[in-house]
Amino acid sequence: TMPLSLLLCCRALVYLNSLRSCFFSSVSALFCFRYGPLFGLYLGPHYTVVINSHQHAREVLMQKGKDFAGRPSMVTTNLLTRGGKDIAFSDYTPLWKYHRRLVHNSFTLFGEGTTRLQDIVLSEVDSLCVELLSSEKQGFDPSSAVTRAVTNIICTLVFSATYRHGDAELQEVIQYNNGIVETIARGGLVDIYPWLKVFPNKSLSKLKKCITIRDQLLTRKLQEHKLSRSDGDPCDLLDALLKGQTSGQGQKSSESKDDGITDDHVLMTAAEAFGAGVETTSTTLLWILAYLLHHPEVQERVQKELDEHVGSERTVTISDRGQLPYLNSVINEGMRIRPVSPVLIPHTAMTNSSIGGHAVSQGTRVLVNMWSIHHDPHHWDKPDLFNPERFLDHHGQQVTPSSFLPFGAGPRVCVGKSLARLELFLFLSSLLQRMSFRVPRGAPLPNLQGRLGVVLQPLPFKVVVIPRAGWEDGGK
Ligand code: HEM
Ligand code: PLO
Repeated sequence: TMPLSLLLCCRALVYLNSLRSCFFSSVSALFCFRYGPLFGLYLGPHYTVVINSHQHAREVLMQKGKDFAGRPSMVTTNLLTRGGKDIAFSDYTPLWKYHRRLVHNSFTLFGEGTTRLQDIVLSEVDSLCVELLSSEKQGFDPSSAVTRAVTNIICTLVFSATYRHGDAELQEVIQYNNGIVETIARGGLVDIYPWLKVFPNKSLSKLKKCITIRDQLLTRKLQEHKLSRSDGDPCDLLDALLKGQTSGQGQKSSESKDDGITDDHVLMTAAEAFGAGVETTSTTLLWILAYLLHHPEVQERVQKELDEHVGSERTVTISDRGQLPYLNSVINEGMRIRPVSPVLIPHTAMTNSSIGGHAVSQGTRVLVNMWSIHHDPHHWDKPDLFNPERFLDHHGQQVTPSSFLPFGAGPRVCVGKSLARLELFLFLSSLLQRMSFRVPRGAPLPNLQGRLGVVLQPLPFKVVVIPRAGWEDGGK
């Protein structure tokens, strides 16, 4: 009989394929090798191993993290990143390590503990609450308000600038991002057979158009920023990168002919911070909202916890995080049941290595199927049920199950992890402290199936916002 994991993996692949014609399984099903829960298949000419258990995921990402820290070169991501001058899609090289450290350090500059970052987030959270509380009483789609709030946080961190409601440039950013999410690295045929790029291809031309718009916009912003730069301490990510360009090129090794962090790298980093920082966080928030509409009892319990530990007299701050285990569990359960990055970003083997005792040769692509790990019935009771209590023990204390890795792990772990966690906490706690969400009269509950681009997004849905006691005037 077929082992369960195989079934699960097939299910995940079917799910991933269900809405768009991604060629993932159809091209490859011809040659499929099974090693227990491991899965080997050919995506066109590329031998690819699919990981479906958390043990193997830990082996690949952590124990042997360095062996598997490479990234494949793909047509679409090469266009997006000017041949890997970013962090996420760049292969594992000394320059990449230096670049990643620069970005990471500048994030810790606004670090979790510092009040600066919290103030930036809280100020956007406040405006979002005011906007939602004064919104259409018949129901509205919350996604643009959420996206703007999250975009403004990143914009402050990267450029020290924010957008006002209805700003045309913001609209442009949202549009090109949507276009890129739909067309990038979706397992489409050009990324499997690169020579196909010489033929006309609708999706590829759309991608190119979006990238051009992005580059114009960001180049302009970068120039403005360079003109207004002072010599003091770096005040945003761009400052930090421009400083890193000139000061000690830590990793500029003698054997490599690369010229360190170029202007292209700076531009690609800004673009990626925008892309990664906005799409992931806003998508996660929207998924959680969608599930709260399906489970009003969960929403009420979060609000009860907030009333007990915070009340309505003051705003929530990050120091409340330890006192709100149920809210934290709701966030975790949202990221479990609908991981925004269901197969992470493809990894490649840097050297000959092994997974679960099976030899894996250099260059092999490795997909970590977080969807099937987060829905594995051996580790999750009724995996399709939204049940935040799985992240709590008998005493109501938080637990982190081993089959839960929404940010990946190891050398390629998400660089924005602590920023993302801070944002998710402050957004959700402040929103639910001040308002309740309902489905508009006569409207359907949100569709939970989702739409798969490079991230797994919910389909558009509508909400009605009801102010909670003390916040009727919008909290102004
Ligand atoms: C990588 C998840 C927010 C920047 C990743 C990966 C995942 C992930 C699964 C890939 C790990 C791998 O390939 O093994 C998430 C989730 C987020 C989130 C669930 C929010 C809920 C953010 C934010 C930023 C960010 C806010 C930046 C501002 C990045 C970057 C990478 C990455 C640059 C590439 C890291 C590398 O390849 O070395 N993230 N992320 N992410 N994330 Fe996030
Ligand atoms: C989102 C659209 C942007 O225009 C470009 C971009 C850059 C980084 C990508 C991001 C997109 C999608 C989500 C990704 C992120 C890097 C890490 C993150 C893939 C394509 C995740 C969830 O893995």
